Amino acid sequence: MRLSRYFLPVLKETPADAQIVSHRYMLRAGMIKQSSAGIYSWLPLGFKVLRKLENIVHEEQVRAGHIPMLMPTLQSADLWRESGRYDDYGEEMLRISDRHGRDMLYGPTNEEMVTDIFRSNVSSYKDLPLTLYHIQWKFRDEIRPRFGVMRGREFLMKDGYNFDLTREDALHAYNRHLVSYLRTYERMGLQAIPMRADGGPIGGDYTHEFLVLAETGESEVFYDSAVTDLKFGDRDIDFDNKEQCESILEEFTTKYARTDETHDEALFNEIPEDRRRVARGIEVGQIFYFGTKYSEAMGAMVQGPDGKKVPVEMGSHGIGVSRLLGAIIEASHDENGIIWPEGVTPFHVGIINLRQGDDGTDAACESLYAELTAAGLEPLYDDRNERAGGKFASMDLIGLPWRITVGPRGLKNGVVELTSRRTGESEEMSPEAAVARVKEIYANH
Ligand code: 5CA
Repeated sequence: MRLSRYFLPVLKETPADAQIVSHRYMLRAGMIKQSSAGIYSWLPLGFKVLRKLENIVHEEQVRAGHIPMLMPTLQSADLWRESGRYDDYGEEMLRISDRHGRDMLYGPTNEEMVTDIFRSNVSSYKDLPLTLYHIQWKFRDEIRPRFGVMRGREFLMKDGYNFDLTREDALHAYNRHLVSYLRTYERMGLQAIPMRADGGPIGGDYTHEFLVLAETGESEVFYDSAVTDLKFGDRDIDFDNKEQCESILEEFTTKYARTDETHDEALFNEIPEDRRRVARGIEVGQIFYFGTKYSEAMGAMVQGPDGKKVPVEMGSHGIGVSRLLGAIIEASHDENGIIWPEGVTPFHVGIINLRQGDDGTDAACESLYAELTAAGLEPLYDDRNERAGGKFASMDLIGLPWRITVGPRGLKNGVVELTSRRTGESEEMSPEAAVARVKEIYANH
């Protein structure tokens, strides 16, 4: 993409109403624009990152054997009356009526709808196990929407629902989700720690939240610092292997890590004192096992091998896709702007032309642009007629992890400069070497 043809409305001033750094940088980098409280337009740069996150989530869900689909945002109130949640959900639910006076709502989550799909189509254990998921916009009329996309009213969520014959199979589905989530967050450059939590309006007493540690997080968390040493890394996982998934769950959840809702002071005090941590975290996902809560209320029954009909065992599993943008920025930035991890960056590398209009410099930039593009990478070429200082400031703000700077002085010696946004370190090399290096960096992303 050439910056002169892109839509990147960068703000010079720090917006006064944004309290946390991710919100400020998302506004300043022209990623989002508020349309009303807690509701945002995703401008091209923000949309690009959002799509990247969605893709990672899809890839990891499919890898775990889960099946993508899409359910609507507007739901009929009748389904929610069956489960009893139409009254229970309270003021967070946005209720609407259509021209015929039918009660509708903008879905805050989809347990009822997916259970209805299941009961209409599945009646035998032979069709199990089954996990269906979608990535869809949700609406929760939060009392205090704040911190930009972090606590929105309209937000993008991946929500998945498992259907199993037995409790044991449903717990395997739970473990499988935990494992796939660990992979998902690590690919995004994040450490998200699973912590024992509370079921809230979804229900169920077996649930973990995934938290990214950050001072600006809304949740208070208590943990053994040894959990932060755990890395998922590049493991070979067989998602059908119950023992393997369970042992990973044990590895990642045995050490003490809880949100304030389930915090137990006595257990916490058993951790060696120098490893006790009280901190704040951003909840980027939650998994729930709730057994037959919805299937019993809504009559979602399956026939087992013995011919008996039993309510299907279920759980639901969510990732806050739009919130993740904020969480990644909170975890990865400096005083000049965002620092995107390679796995989610909107463009792979920035090209800065220090002397726009100079034939040699323009030609060198054009050829870098063409070669990077031919290598399957997406460069962002700052070809605007602006001073170098302004170009550097914008590039730092939008946070591409790598930058190639091209100027007449370097070109005289046959070199350009490759700079890491994270370390600030620069290296001079030939344009060919710079292309090769950037290709190598992204070979695994
Ligand atoms: N049905 C279940 C799992 S599919 C569910 O709704 N779970 S949840 O309530 O925990 O939401 C899942 C994730 O969505 C949360 O972990 C959080 O990351 C994200 N989320 C929840 N509320 C908001 C909000 N107001 N703004 C942005 N993200 C949110």
